[in-house]
Amino acid sequence: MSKDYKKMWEDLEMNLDAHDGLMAVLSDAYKNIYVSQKNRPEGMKYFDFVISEVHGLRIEEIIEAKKQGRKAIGTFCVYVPEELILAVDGVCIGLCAGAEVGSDEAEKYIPRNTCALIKAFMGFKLAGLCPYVQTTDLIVGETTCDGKKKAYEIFDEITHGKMYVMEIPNKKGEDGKALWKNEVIRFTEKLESLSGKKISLENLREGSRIVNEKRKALQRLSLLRANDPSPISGLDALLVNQVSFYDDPVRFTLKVNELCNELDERVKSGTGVTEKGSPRILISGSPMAIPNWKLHAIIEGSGAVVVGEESCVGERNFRTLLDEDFSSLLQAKTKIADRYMTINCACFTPNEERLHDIEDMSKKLKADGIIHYAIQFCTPYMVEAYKAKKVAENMGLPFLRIETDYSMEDMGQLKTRIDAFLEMIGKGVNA
Ligand code: BJ8
Repeated sequence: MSKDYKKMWEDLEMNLDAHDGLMAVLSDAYKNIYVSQKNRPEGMKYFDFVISEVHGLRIEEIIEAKKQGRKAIGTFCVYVPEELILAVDGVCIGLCAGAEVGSDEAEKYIPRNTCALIKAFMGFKLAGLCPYVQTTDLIVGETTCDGKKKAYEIFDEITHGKMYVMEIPNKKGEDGKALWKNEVIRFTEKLESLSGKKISLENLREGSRIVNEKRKALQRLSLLRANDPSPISGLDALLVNQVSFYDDPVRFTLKVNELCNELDERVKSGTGVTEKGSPRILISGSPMAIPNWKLHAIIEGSGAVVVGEESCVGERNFRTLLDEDFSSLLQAKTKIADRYMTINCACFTPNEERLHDIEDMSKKLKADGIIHYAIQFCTPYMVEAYKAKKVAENMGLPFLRIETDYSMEDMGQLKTRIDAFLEMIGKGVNA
């Protein structure tokens, strides 16, 4: 880190000793997994810097924004409309966590067999290790999976009443859509009362433009990965997607576009991160929050390249743009509600659209195989893997189903399974 942030962390009531330990582990993991990669684009330096300052400079920026009267809003799901938060000049921060931290503390509140993502966001807070939660003025949850919606009740207690929960329907029929539109309107009112700022058409247009630009930059990055050889590793692309939930959106968009300019040049000169013809893997399933790099690290460590993520930390987050052509606030809110309803989370039933997305992405990114990733105990994705497998079978693509948590204990076993899978793809990797 560029400077000593002890005083800032103390003021945020964090556990300094435990935090030092966590930062040391994170920094080692980052060096081993990221910095050791060969032939990385220069543009990744910015993202390396962001990670090195993930609990430092970015937190300082948020605290500064708060001093200027802006509100910090934490979220756990890509269903929470970021443009509305920007329209009240708020700072939007993703709070999902991807490391096994504070599990013992978390298990005092929730069952041991809860998905690692839920356990981690509870654990980070309970162990005094998340400066983001500490800076938030409001934390927005949603009624997606059962684990999350019940955990939010407890999280509300732990965070002394910071939670606000949006109701997300289980089905996308007319009733579900009407319910969701009302929730978007209710959320607007909540943001207005919290910030003391009325959302104007002008502010909403600006917020929508900023978020759409971010989505376009991420779409551009995604498409570049369709090239063979891919000009960027799956690990680096995953990191960019993870950072999209933390960083200032305007600066982030600029940096992603700079990175993509460099990747365009790489494509022209045929420069890639692997040999042309290396196995190309699409990952599909549960989201991978920072610093959950385990699966990508194993796959790419075995000589294949991850070319896309059909995931909320990935394509589901940016696949659809918001139609910015609105002339009244009500019309804007309706379009926002409609746009978010296009996210195909396994929490919905039926969820055929996600299956089309998997097919589309496999074709567009020229995948040679699909690895379905579900966090252990994430029932919606674990169950939906059955249908995802059928998509792969119909396309004649090899399919591997993986369920794992954040621990490193099964690394060896996963590597064996993934090596065998890559061998099956038939390109002789690690054969
Ligand atoms: S729209 S995927 S971000 S809910 S991994 S906590 S589903 S048991 S995170 Fe998600 Fe929104 Fe859906 Fe996307 Fe539950 Fe599964 Fe855990 Fe999950």
